[in-house]
Amino acid sequence: METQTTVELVEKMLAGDPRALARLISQVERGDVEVPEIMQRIYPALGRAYCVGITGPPGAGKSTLTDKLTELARREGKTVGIIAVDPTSPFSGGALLGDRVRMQQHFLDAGVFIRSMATRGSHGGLPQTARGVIKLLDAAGRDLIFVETVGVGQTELDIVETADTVVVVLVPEAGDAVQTMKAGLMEIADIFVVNKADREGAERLQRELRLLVDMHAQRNGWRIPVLATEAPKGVGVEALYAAIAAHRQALQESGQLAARRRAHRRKELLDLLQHRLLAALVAQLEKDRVLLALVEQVQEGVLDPYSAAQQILKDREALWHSPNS
Ligand SMILES: Nc1nc2c(ncn2[C@@H]2O[C@H](COP(=O)(O)OP(=O)(O)O)[C@@H](O)[C@H]2O)c(=O)[nH]1
Ligand SMILES: [Mg+2]
Repeated sequence: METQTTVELVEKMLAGDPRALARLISQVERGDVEVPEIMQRIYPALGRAYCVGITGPPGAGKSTLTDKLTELARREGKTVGIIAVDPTSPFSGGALLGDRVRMQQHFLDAGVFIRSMATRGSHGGLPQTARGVIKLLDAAGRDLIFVETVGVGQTELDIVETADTVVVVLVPEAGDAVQTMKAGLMEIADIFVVNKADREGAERLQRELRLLVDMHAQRNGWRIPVLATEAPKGVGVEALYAAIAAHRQALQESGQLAARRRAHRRKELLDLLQHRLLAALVAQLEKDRVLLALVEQVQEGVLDPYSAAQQILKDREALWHSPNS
């Protein structure tokens, strides 16, 4: 493979070359040293794409729904980027293979770019890597970006929170889980989808979710819709597509879209700083004999970690006196 400078790669990617895009995504996933330069160079091209997070338990039908939504977007002439983040089944997992097969109809369509992302090799943490890939797709001119994540762990929440609109997909079997996750679901969902509406218990789950939505105060005038779908047949998918568009419009009209994106950018900076500071500190710990001795004393149980941390941060008083310590 010929070697290309970062500048050349980014220029090709901005001009719409999918191979350059794929290579830059790999660089971001590996956490290559070029990543800061890549991010600097694409920065002026960001903010055009609309990002939709699709989250829910494994097997809920997220990929099937994404596939159908993509079909609708393509019919409108919109270009699509899809990121499937699946920390539970990196590379070898059946889920990713399944996604491939299901999405196959789009593989020949240059208007659809699909990437499965694994946790492996994401140096800056998965959320930060996902953010980087979303930005690349945005800079590459994708109109709509779907980010599919599994489950409701903190990592997945961090990823899905970077989206403009968050769709939570549930299935009748998840009825009990809804009870235990209520608060968390309400916090992230902009749209609820009860998929597998052909199964027993779908209506009950829909009723429960409606009740849940009604019990909570409206967020900036947006009433969370509770939709029913049968993804493989495409039943209800147009309504979902319309709900996403309606949410987007509501966000834009209320000024919330700008507010959300401001919050996301702040969070990204703080995450970046946290990661960098910790990495710098750990690197220093490994080189400095005095600091290393402190770590060993903590390991042996002869020095308490608070005293050790205080000494390690001695030259960084400001850090130590953070409000959380
Ligand atoms: N009966 C039924 N099966 C569905 C429905 N939606 C998806 N499935 C099936 O459920 C399985 C998992 O779907 P998938 O989209 O891979 O779920 P994901 O893990 O959330 O991405 C597949 O075999 C789908 O064909 C639905 O509405 N009804
Ligand atoms: Mg999937």
